[in-house]
Amino acid sequence: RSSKQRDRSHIRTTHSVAFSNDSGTYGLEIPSTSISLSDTVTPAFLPGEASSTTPNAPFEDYNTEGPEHDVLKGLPALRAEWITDRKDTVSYQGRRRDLEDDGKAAVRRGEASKEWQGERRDPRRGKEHPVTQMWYARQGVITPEMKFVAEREHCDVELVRTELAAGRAVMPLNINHPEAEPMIIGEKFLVKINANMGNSAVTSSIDEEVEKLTWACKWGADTVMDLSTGNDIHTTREWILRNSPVPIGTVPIYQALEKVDEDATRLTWELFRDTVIEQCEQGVDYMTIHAGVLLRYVPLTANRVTGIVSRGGSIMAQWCLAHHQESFIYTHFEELCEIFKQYDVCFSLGDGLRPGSLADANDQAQFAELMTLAELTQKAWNHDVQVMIEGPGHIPFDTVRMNIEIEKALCKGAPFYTLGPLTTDCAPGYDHITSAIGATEIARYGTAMLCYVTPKEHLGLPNKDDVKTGVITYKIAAHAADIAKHHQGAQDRDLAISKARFEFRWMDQFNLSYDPDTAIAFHDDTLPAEPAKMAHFCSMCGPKFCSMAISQNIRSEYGDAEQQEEFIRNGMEDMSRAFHKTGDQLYVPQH
Ligand code: IRN
Ligand code: FE2
Repeated sequence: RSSKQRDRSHIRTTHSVAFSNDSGTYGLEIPSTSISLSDTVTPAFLPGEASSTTPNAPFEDYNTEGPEHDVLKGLPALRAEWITDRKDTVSYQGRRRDLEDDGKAAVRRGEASKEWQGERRDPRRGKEHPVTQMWYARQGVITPEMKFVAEREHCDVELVRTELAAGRAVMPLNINHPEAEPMIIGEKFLVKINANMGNSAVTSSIDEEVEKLTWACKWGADTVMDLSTGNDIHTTREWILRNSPVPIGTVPIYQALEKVDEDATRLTWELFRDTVIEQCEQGVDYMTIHAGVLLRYVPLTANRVTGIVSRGGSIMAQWCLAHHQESFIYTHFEELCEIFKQYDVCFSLGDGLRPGSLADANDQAQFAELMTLAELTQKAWNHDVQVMIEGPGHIPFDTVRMNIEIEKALCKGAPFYTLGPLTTDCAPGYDHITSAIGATEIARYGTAMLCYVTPKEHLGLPNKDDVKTGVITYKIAAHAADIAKHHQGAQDRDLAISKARFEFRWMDQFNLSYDPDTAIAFHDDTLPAEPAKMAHFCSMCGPKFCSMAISQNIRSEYGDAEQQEEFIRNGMEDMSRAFHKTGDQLYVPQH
């Protein structure tokens, strides 16, 4: 069992929405997190008056954690019926072995060959049309998926459809990942965040990977990228997909490289293509494809301080140089489009030449690649295939805005998906912060999804704590950007938590925070006693000097504005005299 509920105050709920189109009639269950709040108690105002109690409605939040479920069985196939009813795919029974009996144990033993049993879907080859959300949108069809995200985002479904049709938004939803809850990535919608995991086979088991996935989703990751390498890569991915309520992304060149024993020069188009198809069949929703690293761009990185820092980018650069041929991903791009449109896999066009230091930011290599990604975007759109564009990297703060504006102009509004960017190179150990600064700025001007950076960036692999820190840090960045964009309702939570703070509803303040555990722990460090959570002060100023307590007292004791002013003036004079008595010292030693 995955245990997801934070506590009794956070409950995943769903509300039903009836929907029908030409394919069928559906009851959509739209998820949200309901955060229950306590009552506001207003003390008696005048002598003889009674105090009053006003209930506060629960706060409804966007939910990414998925329903509670048995990890061995996987999540229910939420979209199975929607996909089947469109009658543009055929189902087949996967050559999958049952994991139920011995699955968990086998996974613990690290056996690689156990696979999921269940239904898979294939396109109806030869006969049909693309099965992408972009294609449906362009046909004027509103799918249950579109309605689902419109409800989740509290927007009009026509906005969803038109943004998808124009390529300004994507919904990464492989027909073989029916477990995923539809979500949308685009400038007009809430800013999304991605959490990377599974970077190495040496350090973590499959169990741990699934747990990290669940953990990241619990804290608010909108998508997860599985960057696993090593022997169990296929099986690990299977477990992750079957248990993931969010879209899963991968970088297929990593697995292709495993298949040629890490010798990049032995890579071929055929091997890469087969790896991509294998992952399409499993249900990967979007793939990083480093198709913009062209042979002629590689020399542009020669004089860089940090060369090529992208793993996929360096693999492709190595291949191009070794063969002295154009990148096989670039030359076979149309074939990739043909594959992606049969599963509705979304391109995440990789930034293989992104700058890895401020010194290399905004150079020729970076923008040459971006121009190629723009050209490829158009090609993919001609096939009705969805596209995101990956972006930098390390960028000085004053050039962050320019980066998103150039991307939007060149790539005709295709969603930008950036790795931070980091705004200084000087703080390893704190790169979640150096990058959240850039991420907030770039999202403010239109970047649709932010790839998190954890405190371990440049130093090591993130553990569970780092994953949580990365996700929360990026939720802050995304949220700050939503507010700056004046996104409808984005500030509601801030209002709710501020009211709770002002009214000393401590538990509400904790529960409305992105990380209640840490907020409670910090509070308890200084005021551990249970009654302190009801107290009308915190340890910052103490009981006598809490500004909020004082202003509440002003309100209840001196209702009228003139009297209030006098009270404040007197109070100020008192404070001033008290200050003089200490000898005008700002900091007084504690006794
Ligand atoms: C995001 C934006 N730019 C890069 N990314 C992420 O970096 C991408 O989504 C994937 O998770 C990872 C790929 O790294 P390399 O192979 O480009 O280093
Ligand atoms: Fe870096």
